[in-house]
Amino acid sequence: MTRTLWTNARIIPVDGAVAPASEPGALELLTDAGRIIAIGADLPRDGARVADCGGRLMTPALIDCHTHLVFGGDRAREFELRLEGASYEEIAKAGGGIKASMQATRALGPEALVAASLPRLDHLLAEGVSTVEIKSGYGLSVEAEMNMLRAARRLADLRRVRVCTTWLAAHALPPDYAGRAEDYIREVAIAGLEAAHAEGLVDAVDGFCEGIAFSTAELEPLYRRARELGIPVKIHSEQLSHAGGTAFAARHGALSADHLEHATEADARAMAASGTVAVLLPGAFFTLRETVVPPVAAFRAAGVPMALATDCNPGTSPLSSILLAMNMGATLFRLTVPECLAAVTTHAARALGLGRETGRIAPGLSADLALWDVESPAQLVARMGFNPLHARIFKGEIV
Ligand code: DI6
Ligand code: FE
Repeated sequence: MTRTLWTNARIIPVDGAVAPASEPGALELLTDAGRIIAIGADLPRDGARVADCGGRLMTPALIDCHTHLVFGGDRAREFELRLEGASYEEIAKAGGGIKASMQATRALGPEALVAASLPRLDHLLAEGVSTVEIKSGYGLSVEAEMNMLRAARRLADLRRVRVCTTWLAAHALPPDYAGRAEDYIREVAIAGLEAAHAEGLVDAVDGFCEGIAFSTAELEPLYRRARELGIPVKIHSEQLSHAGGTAFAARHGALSADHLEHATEADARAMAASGTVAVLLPGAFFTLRETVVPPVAAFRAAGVPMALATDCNPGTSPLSSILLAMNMGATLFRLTVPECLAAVTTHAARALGLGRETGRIAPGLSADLALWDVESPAQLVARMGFNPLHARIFKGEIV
């Protein structure tokens, strides 16, 4: 790999606080062997290839830290049902929702699953994403859940991207386990986790804590087992109601708690104490036409880092644009522009346990960068359906 000096960019390091972009050329960046070596003025040129960034804005590459982008089928018909007045919970109880995607996902072989998911991944990459988290959760049997994560790993072979896999077998109770949540957690979520972990398929464990999904008591043995195996945990909590998942996850030292519309100030304090990132998912909020917004002021007051992600999934957030997620974070949740940028870089990295690897422009980190045909981050966040990506740089190389 080449030693490269990146010159003539407006650089936003997003290292700690989001500073204003530097004037073009005031800062330079030196990368070598896929990593950032130095950032500063007038760096030594010895032997480095010079890459002139043409005065463009340079940020860390973006990170989508919460997706369900591996799945089969689509649920556009449910979209129509909601237009006719049905609620998400009603559709789920009638066998639609996650269970409908389970059938469509189980129907695909591994190759077809990869083929179905690749366009969604490509859409994210085209917007400067270089790290993406992908959850299981539409297989709901040991083998089908493992296949989803095998597909996720395969995607990382097919594209220049870092994929983090998350075991979300505790997403919904499949029909064959109706009324037997404890058995499902033991026989599928935990037994499958052990098998998937042994195959190297699991970077984190997640669960959906909600009235229509699992209670904290049901999730407890799964989270305990994850920690015994040394696997970090996260959670879907307080999305449709306050079910207590956030405080539960904080007790387990979770990397992140995600959704959080119905979270409280006490939840925010618990998250601050456990170092848990708040992952906000405005695509799901928008799709479900929620009216209760996450307690952003409480997160700020408690010092909880906030991330934004697409939640790309076939039901509640058919969104594969991280730029639109940033815009919605600002428009719907009133995050500031610097908060939106940190939310898809440094805080998103932290939500994946990758804070020392990517998400900032700082010496020692992976050289994952994005060059944009805009002058300021506000121009990235303000517009909708507009992709000004000029180049995506992954591990020091333009992709
Ligand atoms: N919350 C969500 O919004 C998605 N999963 C979850 O736990 C919904 C997934 C779906 O409806 O397919
Ligand atoms: Fe989700």
